[in-house]
Amino acid sequence: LRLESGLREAVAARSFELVYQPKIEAASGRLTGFEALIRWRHEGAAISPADFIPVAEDTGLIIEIGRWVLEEACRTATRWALDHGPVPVAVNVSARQLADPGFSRLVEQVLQRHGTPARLLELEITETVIMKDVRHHLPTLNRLRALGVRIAIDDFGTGYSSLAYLRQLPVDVLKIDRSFVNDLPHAPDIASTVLALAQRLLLSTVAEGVETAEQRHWLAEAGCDVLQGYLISRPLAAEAAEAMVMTAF
Ligand code: G
Ligand code: G
Ligand code: MN
Ligand code: NA
Repeated sequence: LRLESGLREAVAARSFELVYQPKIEAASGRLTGFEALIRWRHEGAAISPADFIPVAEDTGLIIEIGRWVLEEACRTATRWALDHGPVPVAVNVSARQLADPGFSRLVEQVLQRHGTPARLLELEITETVIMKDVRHHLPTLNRLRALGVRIAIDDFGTGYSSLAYLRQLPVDVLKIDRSFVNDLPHAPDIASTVLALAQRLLLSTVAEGVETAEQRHWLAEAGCDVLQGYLISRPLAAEAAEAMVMTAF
């Protein structure tokens, strides 16, 4: 309850921040984009989104927080594109946001308001959220895709998606859950299976949670497209991320 009232005040005061974790092309090391991650400092302490996002979901505050995240990410992507060059930014979308009937319209309005090219926005949705109600989410995903936004399935491999099921989904990217990246190189079965599935469906692949040079090497050899994790970089404040964008152009 204290967390809930703190969160309400934070929403009103907009006292959140986004940090940006770089993603690189596995083959070349070239910067390919960022994942935006929300941060909240409350009464002097950093509260993890793993703790407050569930509360925001339960209370419905996620709708307003999610809108702020989208706005901030699009504002940043547009500024970087104008000042340096086009770099995609990925944003996490929670269950309740995706289920909101106004979600695709919101995304369209935010892109327009900030003059953001749709291809610079990627939406990350977890496999379990999509799977829980595919029929319900499919029209929304199709509308988002029609805007030109890219869709990534986050934490992939933790659910039970089949080839048949994935084929009908309008998605562009599979993000291999970091638990399976963590198993590399000694237990590569799941990572191998996900990469084979993605290649079969012409989907791009991102490995998240890459922490060691051995993992990076295995993934590059196995044909994973993009790498993300502490080995490459921790999530960065906007200014530090911008410095990376600058050197990439
Ligand atoms: O950044 P960190 O690893 O602490 O994130 C913990 C969890 O919170 C992850 O599951 C991540 O996807 C989620 N998360 C981070 N930022 C956002 C956000 O802006 N919106 C939503 N819905 N989830 C987020
Ligand atoms: O669920 P999602 O994939 O959105 O979670 C992103 C979270 O993973 C962020 O909180 C981020 O801080 C965290 N993260 C990013 N890279 C690494 C990593 O290499 N190792 C670990 N343990 N966590 C990471
Ligand atoms: Mn994510
Ligand atoms: Na993930």
